[in-house]
Amino acid sequence: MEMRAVNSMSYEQFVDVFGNVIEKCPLIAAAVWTDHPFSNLSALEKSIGDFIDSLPRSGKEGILRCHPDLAGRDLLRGTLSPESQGEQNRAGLTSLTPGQRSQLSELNVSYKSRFNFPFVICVRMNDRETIIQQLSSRIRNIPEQELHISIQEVKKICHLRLLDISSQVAQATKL
Ligand code: 2AL
Repeated sequence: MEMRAVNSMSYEQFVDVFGNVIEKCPLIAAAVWTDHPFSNLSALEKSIGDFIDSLPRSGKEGILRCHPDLAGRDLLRGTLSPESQGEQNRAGLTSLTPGQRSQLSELNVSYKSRFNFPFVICVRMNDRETIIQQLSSRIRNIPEQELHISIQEVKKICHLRLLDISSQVAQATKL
C-alpha cells in the first residue's frame, strides 16, 4: 500500500477507514493510530495484533462478542456491517440448505453457552461445509485453546480486510 496516504490521514480519517478491520471495534484503530507513521501495511497489521495480544482475557472475549453470529438474524435482515455481509454472502451462508441452517443455528447456541462468546471463523478462508465442520470440532476444545484459536481467526479476518482497504486506497490515489 502507498503508506504516505495512510500516514497523512487525520486521526478521524484513520478511524473512518480502519475502524472495522476488527469487527465493531473502532477503539482498536483509535489505539494503534498512536503508532503511526507505519512503514508498510504489515507494520500496521502488527500494531493491531500486538494491541490485541496485550489485552487481558476479558478484552479478547469482548472482541469476540462484537462479532455477529454466522448465518444469524442480521444476515437475513441485511443489518450486518458491510464487511461482514460481504464475507458471509461470499461463503454461501445466505444459501444454506434448511438442514445446514438449523444445524448451524443449534451449534451456535451450544457453542455460545459453552464459551460465553460467539463462534468466530474467517469465513473467506472457508466454505459452508468447512465452517460447520470447524464449529462441530472446535466446540469440544477447552476454553483456553478456543480463545486462542478464535483470536487467530479475528487476525485472519483483519488481514483480509486490510488487503481490501489497501486496494481501495491504491485505486483512490491511482497508484
Ligand atoms: C465473521 C464475520 O463477520 N466475518 C468473518 O469472516 N467471520 N463472523 C463470525 N462470527 O465468524
